[in-house]
Amino acid sequence: MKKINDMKKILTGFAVAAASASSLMADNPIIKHIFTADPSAHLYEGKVFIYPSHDQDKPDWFNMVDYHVFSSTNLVDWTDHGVALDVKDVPWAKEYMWAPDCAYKDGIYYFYFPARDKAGDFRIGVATSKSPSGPFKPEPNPIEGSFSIDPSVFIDDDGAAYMYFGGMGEHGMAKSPMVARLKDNMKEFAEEPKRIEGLDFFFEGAWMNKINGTYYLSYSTGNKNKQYKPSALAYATSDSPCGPFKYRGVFLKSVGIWTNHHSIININGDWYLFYHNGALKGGGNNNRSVCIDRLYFNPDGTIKMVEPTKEGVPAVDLGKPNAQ
Ligand code: FUB
Repeated sequence: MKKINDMKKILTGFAVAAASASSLMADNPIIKHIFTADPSAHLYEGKVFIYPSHDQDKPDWFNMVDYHVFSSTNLVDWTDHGVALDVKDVPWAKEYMWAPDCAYKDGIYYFYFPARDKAGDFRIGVATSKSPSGPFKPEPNPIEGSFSIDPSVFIDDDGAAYMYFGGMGEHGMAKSPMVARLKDNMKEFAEEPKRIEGLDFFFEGAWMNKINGTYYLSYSTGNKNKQYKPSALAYATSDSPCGPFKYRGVFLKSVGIWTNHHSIININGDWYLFYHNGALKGGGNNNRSVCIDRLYFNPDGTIKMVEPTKEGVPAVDLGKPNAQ
């Protein structure tokens, strides 16, 4: 395991010994020793965990082969837990280990990931661990009936788990992602995936939050007037996890590369946006890096435009994290 940013912490602590913990900043991009993208963030076991894609140092398009998991107790210092899953250990997968997510239920962490199978089609797999940092043991086959990319799993207050997925315009999904309820075993669809209605130019990367009883579905977009490139982020709201949704607008403009892919979590009462850009040295469309900025709401529940920063967010104290 590598402790990242330790030196920065020591130096900062030495230079401003009397400063409060909040004067430490996350410093975007937050992971600096490898390229990371598509961050799915969760609060588990008193820490923030990030489940990102791992872009290759010398990529051939998006030919990623493994996943690392990262955790932090303050959003500034990140621990790389090493390879949590490798394509060579997934019997059905051939290539393209793309945007993953993780969900927790009854003592097990479920890691969901898309990959191309041996026939060249994208499928969605699941792997399990008793630890949020993995390593994850993959199921021998992809989820039956799964297709496309970018799975994210949301567990509602009543315990029902839903998978949102889809992207790249494959399977006619340029306008809408799919949603399917998961069985109690978290490894199978409980129903035929359904199309989500009401979004404007869905591209990929669907993420669900339930906030004050309203379902917020956010996603990567490029709208039809070409005002925003696919690396902008937009959202829509509904009173049901499966929609129909009402489009609400863009909340992060393009970060200047082909893609964006994000997650939103609440930490100690504040909202945080995890996303990626190409800002790390040597970075770009296929060498992306995870960033964090604060996300704010208007009093009417709409999301304010996010201003991406270099500084990132101040350190937090995860002594008493709320569950997510
Ligand atoms: O990282 C590979 C793909 O790029 C992801 O699956 C998409 O969301 C986009 O970020």
